[in-house]
Amino acid sequence: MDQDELHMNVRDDNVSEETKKLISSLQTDKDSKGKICKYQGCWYYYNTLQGVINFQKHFQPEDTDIVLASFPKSGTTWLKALSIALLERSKHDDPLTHPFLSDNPHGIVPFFEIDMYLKSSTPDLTKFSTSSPRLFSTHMPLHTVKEGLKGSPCKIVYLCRNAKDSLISRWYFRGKYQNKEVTRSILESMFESFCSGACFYGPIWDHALSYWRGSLENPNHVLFMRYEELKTEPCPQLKRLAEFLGCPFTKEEEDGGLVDKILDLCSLGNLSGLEVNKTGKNWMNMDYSNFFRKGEVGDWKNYLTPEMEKKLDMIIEDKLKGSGLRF
Ligand code: PAP
Repeated sequence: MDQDELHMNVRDDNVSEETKKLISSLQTDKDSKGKICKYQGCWYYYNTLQGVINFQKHFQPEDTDIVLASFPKSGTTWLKALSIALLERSKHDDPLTHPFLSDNPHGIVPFFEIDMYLKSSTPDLTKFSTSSPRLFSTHMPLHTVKEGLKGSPCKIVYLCRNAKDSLISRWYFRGKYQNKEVTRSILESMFESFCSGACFYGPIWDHALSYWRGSLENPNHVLFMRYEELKTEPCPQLKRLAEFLGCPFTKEEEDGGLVDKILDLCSLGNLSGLEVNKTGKNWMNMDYSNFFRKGEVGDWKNYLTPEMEKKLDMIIEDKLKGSGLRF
């Protein structure tokens, strides 16, 4: 398997006969990396779908579990870092032993369908999540995640990001792990799939809407956060996250500057400068450094033409009409 196939989980050698049968009844398509199919309204590579199904069938939730959800390239690494730092803050007074020194947030908080259930329907969960409460993550939409959570009241945090910034981040990421130059023609083809919705984990509007509606229906169960708000008002947003996770800051902590300390610890500058993130790799042999780039709001303006901007904006506006959501 070449690096590219490995990283995108494009090969379907872990797909069971049962899943192949299911796929034959689904809408299918192809992107530049391989075959994709639409399951419960979301597009997956075939073997990622196997991970999704394994998760839905076999995951055994605990009421205290926490699930961090996002569309790819929406700041998942950041959300994972902030959540770990919040939940584990009393355990790591000594900065020299902080878990961020030995692993990337992605190594600490596993993805259900990508890390845990991709190759096995019965992974050893104690190997994957060592934190208490258990922290997991996913790129699946809410209704698909809920099936695996089987009615558990566990908390779900969704991080939403501007679609155009997610797209540009995805384009760069693809270039990095393929070790190829990022070209306009690749961006243009990714843009078209993104607009049609037929891209890995797309359509982005349905993805965000699933969590938006879930957060309106049950705000104690689903927290809807935004990358842009985390950038512009980090302190109140971190406090909001802490409250939702059931670990609000005490007055002493706030007076002692802990909110800012956690924000500094989890900043792109700090994390990307740590040795483990400069030289480390994940289990798929992907450089952790690939998860850090600019971390800016509105970087898409440097790459998308006004026509592209207008087209994607119009599609998203139309798809979100009447929902109360804008992004
Ligand atoms: P994933 O979906 O593959 O897990 P994810 O972490 O969501 O990746 O996305 C990476 C983006 O988050 C990058 O955005 P950019 O390409 O627009 O720069 C990355 O720079 C950004 N990012 C990673 N860590 C942080 C952080 N600590 N603070 C802010 N942004 C971050």
